[in-house]
Amino acid sequence: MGRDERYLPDVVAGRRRRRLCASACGSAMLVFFACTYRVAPVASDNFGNGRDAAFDSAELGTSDVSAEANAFAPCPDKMVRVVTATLDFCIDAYEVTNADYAKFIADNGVGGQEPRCSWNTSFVPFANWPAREADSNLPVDQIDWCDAWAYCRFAGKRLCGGRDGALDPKRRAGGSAFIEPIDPARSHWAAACSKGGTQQAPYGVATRDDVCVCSLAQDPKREAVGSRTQCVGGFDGIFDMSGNVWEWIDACTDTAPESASSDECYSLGGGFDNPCLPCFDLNGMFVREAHETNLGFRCCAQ
Ligand SMILES: [Ca+2]
Ligand SMILES: [Ca+2]
Repeated sequence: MGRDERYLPDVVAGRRRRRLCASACGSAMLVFFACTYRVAPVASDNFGNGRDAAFDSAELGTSDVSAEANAFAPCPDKMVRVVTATLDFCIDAYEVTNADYAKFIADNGVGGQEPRCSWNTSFVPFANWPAREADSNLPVDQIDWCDAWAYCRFAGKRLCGGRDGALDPKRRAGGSAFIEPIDPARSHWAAACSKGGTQQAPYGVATRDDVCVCSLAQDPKREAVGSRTQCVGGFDGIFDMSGNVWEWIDACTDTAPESASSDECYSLGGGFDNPCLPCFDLNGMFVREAHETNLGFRCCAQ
C-alpha cells in the first residue's frame, strides 16, 4: 500500500543501484574504478571508507572559512547559513522528513520538474509510504532524484548543488571537475559538511563511529532527524550530514535526454547501514530513478 502503481516498478527494480568504488592512487591523482553493485540487503553493503586522496590531511585546513553560521542571516526557517571564501548559501538543518514530504504529496507536487525528469510520473515514495505517524520525523527515503529535486522546488529551495547551479561530475573525463561533488569550494553540500573544507567530518577533523546514525551495528535503521545531538556541523545547527540517510545532490552525469532516468547522480554522507563516512566520499552514486531505504536528501537555498 502506498506505492504508486502508475510507476514502472520492473524497470526500476532491474537496475536500481550503481556506485563507484573509489580508490586513491598517489598523493595527488585520483584513480577511480567503476563497480556495479546489485541491490543487496542494506546491512551487507561492502562499503569502504572511501575518503578521497584529494582531500588528505595535508590539504585540510587550506580553505578560508570567512564566517561561521550566522544566527541573524536571512535564511528560511530550519535552515542554516553557510559562508565560506567561495560560497554563501542556506542549507536545511535536517534531512527532509516524512512529515515534510507529506505536505508535498498533499499538494500534488506543485512546483515543477527538472527537464530531465519527464519520465518521472509520481512523487510518491516507492515504499514505507504513507509513513506511520510515529515515523513523521524520520528522514523520507525511497524517493528518486527527481522527487528530491521537485520537493526542493516546491519548498522554494533547490537540491543542494554548486555555486553556479548543478555540479558537473564529469566522472569519466577525469580532471579537476571530477571532484566537484565533493569540492568544498564549489559544492554546497561538501562546504557545509566540512566547514568549508577544513575538516573531514561534520563534527570534527576525523570520522568517529559513535556520534552519528551510521556504522554496521545490528539492526540498523533510520532515526528521527537531529536526534543524535553530537552529529552536528560542519556549521552549528546542521544535523546528520554523516549517516542516517544518503543525501541526493544536484550532480549527475549528463547522458542523452532519452536516457536521463539512467544518468548517475551523486549522493553524499552515507546512510544508517554504512560505515560512518567523511564529507569527501564519492561512493554514493545511484541512477537518477533509483530509490533506496537509506537514500534521502536535504535542500539548499541562496
Ligand atoms: Ca518518483
Ligand atoms: Ca545524512
